[in-house]
Parts: sequence; C-alpha cells; structure tokens
Amino acid sequence: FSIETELRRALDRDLLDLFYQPLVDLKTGEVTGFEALARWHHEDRGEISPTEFIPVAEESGLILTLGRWAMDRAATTLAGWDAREGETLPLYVGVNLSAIQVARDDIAAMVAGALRSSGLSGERLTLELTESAIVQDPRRATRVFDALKALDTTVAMDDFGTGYSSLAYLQRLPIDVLKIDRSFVTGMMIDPDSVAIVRAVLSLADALGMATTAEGIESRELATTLAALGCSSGQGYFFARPLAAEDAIDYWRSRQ
Ligand code: G
Ligand code: G
Ligand code: MN
Ligand code: NA
Repeated sequence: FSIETELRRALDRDLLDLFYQPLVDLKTGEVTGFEALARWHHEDRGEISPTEFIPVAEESGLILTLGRWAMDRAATTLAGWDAREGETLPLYVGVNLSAIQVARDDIAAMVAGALRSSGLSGERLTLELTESAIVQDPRRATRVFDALKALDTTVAMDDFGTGYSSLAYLQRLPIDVLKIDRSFVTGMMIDPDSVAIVRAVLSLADALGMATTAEGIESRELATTLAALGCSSGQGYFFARPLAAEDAIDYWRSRQ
C-alpha cells in the first residue's frame, strides 16, 4: 500500500501518537510549555518520520484530519494534566499548523472548538505557523492571525528565517514569538555567519516586542550562549527529546 493509503487508515484507527518536547526559559531553566509533535509507529515499517508523512498528508489533504486530531489531542492532554495535578498548570502546548490548513480549513473555528471541549483558556495554546502560510495568501493569513489573537492564543512563527515571507509581515501580523530555525542554532557552533544571523533575529524580535525561541539546542554551551544573547526560550535535545505524554509531565514535575 502507498504511504497515503496507510496514513488514511492510521488516522481512521487512531494509530498516530502525539509527543511533547519541553520548551525551557533560558534565564530561569523552568519548563514553560511543550511543542506537540506527531509520531507514527507503523506495525510493519516501524517509526515513520513526520518529515516523510506530513508532506504526504499535505499533498493528499489528509493534513486537515491530522491537524484537527493533533489540535484536539494536544488540548485534551494539557487539560488532563491540569485535572490530574488538581490545578491550572503554568504550562502551554504548541501545535503546528500547516499552510494547507490555513488555506483550506477554518482554523479559528477549529481552535475555538478545541478550547471549548477541553475547557482550556486561549493563553494555554500556541499556534506554530510557517512563513509559507503567509506567502500563499497574505489577506487570508491576516484574518486567521487576527482571529487567533481574538481567542487569546499565542501565535509563533516557526522555522523563522528559512521561508520567503517579507519582513513587512512581521510588522503587520500579530506575531508573538519568533522560533529561530534549528539550522541557524546548530550553525552557531561552527559558523560565525550563523551567530550573526541569530543576533540579528534576536535584535529584530526585541525591537518589535516579540519573544524568541531557539530550536535545536543540543549542548549546554549553546543554551548559555543563547541566554547571554537575550533569547527568551529554548528547545532541543540538550533539554529533552520529544516525549510521550506521561513522560513529558513527569519531566516537568521532576524539574519543579
Ligand atoms: O517531529 P520532528 O520530529 O521530526 O518533525 C518534523 C517536521 O514535522 C517538523 O517540521 C514539524 O513541524 C512537523 N510536524 C510534526 N508534527 C506535526 C503536526 O502535528 N502538524 C504539522 N503540520 N506538522 C508537524
Ligand atoms: O519544524 P519544527 O520546528 O516543528 O520541527 C521540530 C523538529 O525538530 C522535530 O523533528 C524535532 O524532533 C526536531 N528537534 C527538536 N530538537 C532537536 C535537536 O536538538 N536536534 C535535532 N537535530 N532535532 C531536533
Ligand atoms: Mn514547530
Ligand atoms: Na522548526
């Protein structure tokens, strides 16, 4: 069977899983939230990477189903942690939204639905959008971003610096967080140009009143350097890999 056929079946049977990678405040070391990342353990083929099945989902339109599933699962999981700990936890969850979802689905209604059924308030959710979501249809993107802000959710620009959007959109759209793409963060260790780019992005974000998250932090040295440069938040294997829901909340508790 093709990956598409198998993916359709996996979605029908609820065989995908959602993992959670901690985001850490680089000043205090506190875990502030998690990014939700889809995982697919295929019974015969083993682990299939999202870099393989997300593009298939996007080409086939299955991303609409997958995206709604991820949104609902992430919200339900966070509400479940609150219920188990008996309090509203100081944690948020970030959900990736594909440009295809922005173009073809009613994102704001979907997010509102997930908030309603989980009972979470909007501040508990971050929506991670890529520059491609803006480039395809800027007017639609503007409406979607505004609607997400009206729900009090946080809007993050994912993989920042790798796409083709103009800086004018940073000014025009209600973006709260710039996520600095992993390629620049990894590059900092070996390439002075990457350091220059990261510095420039941090300074731009600061001037525009946006927070910053560095992705792909794999060493203590990088975490320290990025903190010194003023980056607010970090994510990467140095802190933790994406974790199953149970392991993610255990990780948070163990660091309290
Ligand atoms: O999880 P990493 O482990 O391999 O993810 C690879 C890529 O797949 C990343 O670009 C990530 O944003 C994307 N991805 C993972 N889960 C989701 C999801 O639920 N929705 C969308 N749109 N992209 C996802
Ligand atoms: O594009 P997006 O930012 O959503 O993708 C997140 C991807 O980055 C996931 O595939 C996740 O597993 C991966 N990732 C997270 N932290 C690290 C890291 O420290 N190193 C590497 N190589 N990949 C990471
Ligand atoms: Mn992301
Ligand atoms: Na990224």
